[in-house]
Amino acid sequence: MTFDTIIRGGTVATASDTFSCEVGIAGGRITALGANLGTAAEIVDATGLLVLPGGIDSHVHISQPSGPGIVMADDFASATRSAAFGGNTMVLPFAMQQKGESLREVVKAYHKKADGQCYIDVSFHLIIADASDAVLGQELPALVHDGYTSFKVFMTYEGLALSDMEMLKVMTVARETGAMMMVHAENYDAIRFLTDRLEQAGKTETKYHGTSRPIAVEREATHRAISLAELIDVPMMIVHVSNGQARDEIARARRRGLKIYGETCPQYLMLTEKDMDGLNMEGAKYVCSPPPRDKESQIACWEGLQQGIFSLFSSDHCPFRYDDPQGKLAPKGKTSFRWVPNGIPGVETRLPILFSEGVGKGRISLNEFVALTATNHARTYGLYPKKGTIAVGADADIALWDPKREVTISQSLMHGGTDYTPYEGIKVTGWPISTMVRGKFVVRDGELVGTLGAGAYVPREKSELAKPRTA
Ligand code: DUC
Ligand code: ZN
Ligand code: ZN
Ligand code: ZN
Repeated sequence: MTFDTIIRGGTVATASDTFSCEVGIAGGRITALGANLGTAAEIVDATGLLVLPGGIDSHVHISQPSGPGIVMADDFASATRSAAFGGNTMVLPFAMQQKGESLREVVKAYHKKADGQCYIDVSFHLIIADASDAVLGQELPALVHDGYTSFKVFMTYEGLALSDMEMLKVMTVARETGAMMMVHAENYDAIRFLTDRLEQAGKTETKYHGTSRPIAVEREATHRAISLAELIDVPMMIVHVSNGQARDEIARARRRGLKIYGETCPQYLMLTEKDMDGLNMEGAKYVCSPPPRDKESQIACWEGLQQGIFSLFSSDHCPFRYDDPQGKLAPKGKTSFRWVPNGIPGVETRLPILFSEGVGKGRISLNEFVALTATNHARTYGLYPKKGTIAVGADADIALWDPKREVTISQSLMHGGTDYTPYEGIKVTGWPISTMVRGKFVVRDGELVGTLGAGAYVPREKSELAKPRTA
């Protein structure tokens, strides 16, 4: 057998096992795992390193329109470069529909932004803003058939929020097409009511962002989304869960036998509401939705990961620059938290944070880390076993980690388009030093060696996890 590359001397870990072996790669795929594989055009010495499946970040926002005068800090080139430095080999951004738009045209527009502009592989989730008969009856089923096998819906935000009636209709399409549905669960009316009341009381600083959407807002919507999904008997992923009460709604649904899944993100482990309490709108750097909560919620999110209630750990990378007229403070003369675009960067720091705080501190095992950051993403969204694992036949999407490297996270180390990291100053142990997509290095020993455009669009199968319980 001949190989293009052999990775030798490292410790390989998957979602289930950890073992010492060589990884033989040919034609962009893993073609052998074993001892003494022989010779190859290139031998990569991984002595002392971990050889892990490349991270899959199934929740990132790239080049999405975000309101008048606001521009996202990352395009596909900068986002996928940053992701690669963070140990990722694939990202799943959203192709976001706005009311009245044809979904097919939206997808074309996002391909135009992404094609030839990616360092690592990408695939798109859809965002359904317009639950019209034409969209749900024709466009959406056709796109699911074409490999866009997941979509997100929102229960809040002007122009995005779906009514319960619309949710039920969309859920019916998810069930019929076998698409995986993702839900942003927050109560729209409650947020509007609380935001108006805060503004009337002159409470407009960024710290009130959290007050305007407290835990009850998220818990109620999570409960309602689950109840609606139960009526239709459709599986569903509750994205970006921030606290124990929403987590418990998912746990209860699972005990009723429902296929309800959960995702959490670094901000809910590492930040709290207090971070939004900065001087002169400095707190805007941490404004995201759902908002970071408190210590108790952080612990609850860790437990959710440990107990498998959350199967995904994603970044929800949604980058805006801070010191920029098109960034976090863009809307001129509008100083209320209401106008701060929601979202924070994190595609480059997701993996080191979970590795250090999770594996390093004994909260999760190395295999759980792999599951939460790669394998489960591939399984949930129809990419497994081509992506998300180290196995013969899988794409050679691999990250080499130095488990001992100590790094203080700092914006100066980042490779994306934004101008700050919410995790500035956090010390981590363990860092991804090289990232390989389909057998080709994108980042090698901390240097960018990949070519722009080498990242490919990957159409997806339907997920096993999206199959309804009953036919
Ligand atoms: N939801 C997301 O998923 N990302 C950023 C903002 C939001 O509300
Ligand atoms: Zn969301
Ligand atoms: Zn998001
Ligand atoms: Zn660099």
